[in-house]
Amino acid sequence: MNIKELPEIEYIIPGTGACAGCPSTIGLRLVGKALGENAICLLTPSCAVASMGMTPKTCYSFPALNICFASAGASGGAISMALDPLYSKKRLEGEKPVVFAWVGDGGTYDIGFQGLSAAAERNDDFIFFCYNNEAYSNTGNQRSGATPQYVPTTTSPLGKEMLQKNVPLLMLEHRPPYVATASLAYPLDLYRKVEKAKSIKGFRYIEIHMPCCTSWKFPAAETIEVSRLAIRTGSWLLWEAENGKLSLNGVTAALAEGKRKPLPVEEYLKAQGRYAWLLKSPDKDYYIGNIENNIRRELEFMAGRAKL
Ligand SMILES: Cc1ncc(C[n+]2csc(CCOP(=O)(O)OP(=O)(O)O)c2C)c(N)n1
Ligand SMILES: [Mg+2]
Repeated sequence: MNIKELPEIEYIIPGTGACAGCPSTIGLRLVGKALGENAICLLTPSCAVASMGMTPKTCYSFPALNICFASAGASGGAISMALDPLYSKKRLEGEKPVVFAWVGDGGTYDIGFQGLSAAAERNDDFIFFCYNNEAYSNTGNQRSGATPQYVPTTTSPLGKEMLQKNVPLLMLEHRPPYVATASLAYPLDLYRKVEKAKSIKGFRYIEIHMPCCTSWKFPAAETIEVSRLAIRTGSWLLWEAENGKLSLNGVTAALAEGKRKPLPVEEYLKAQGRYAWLLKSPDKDYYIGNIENNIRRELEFMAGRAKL
């Protein structure tokens, strides 16, 4: 499939409240094309809610419910379950809509993790999307469990000490039927993964890497370029797992098989103002060495998991 062959219909219409270059609206636009019009969207407090604008001029043209921060896991399962008898008893005609949650990394990795974990364990029938911009962006860039090491935020002003969690892997170990990671720089891979998830019943988790020009400090026109650098340096890995069987995809698979060398991570760091302090530091080589070691470790670890 060619990108020009994606459905022309738009579910994110112009006039959003998002920042220019916002990755969440780019991602939701692609996801909408793959899910089609028979879908119900749940949103937790985040940039995705702020981007929607104010009633009656909202820019998402599917039913979108704003729910509280911790509740995406519980609400997704509950709405889906409540729809089941309406269709089986023919109170509603046609096909049951796809229920999906569109949740930031704060709402996924931290505040909503308990509900998410429970929904995955119960195998509730909906798709949980985490759009991971590696911070609480909507409230002015606080650190989350997804913020990478050394990134300064308003709550980690000297650079975060800890590594980020690997939540997609944690979701995989809940043993749901489908888990995938995706990138805005590889839209056809994302589109295919959403189509695949749509065709499966039960709990599905897709996490999309979302370089945020506002929090990460790069020009708004470079969202896709920074997304691509994340993949080519191995800073973000593309993989999917159907019924527990994991495979690495695209560039990530080529890096793991040694068919392609990762770009130096400095290329990725240089593109973002949030790492400016590190690149100017006298300890720059130490920091970059640590980042590269972690990239190697993650890649080897996920390649090993793929062999199971
Ligand atoms: C229980 C609760 N705590 C805090 C907030 C304030 N709040 C609104 S949006 C937001 C940030 C959300 O971060 P994330 O989920 O990563 O989405 P992003 O803003 O990055 O898109 C916070 C902390 C809230 N609405 N509810
Ligand atoms: Mg976020």
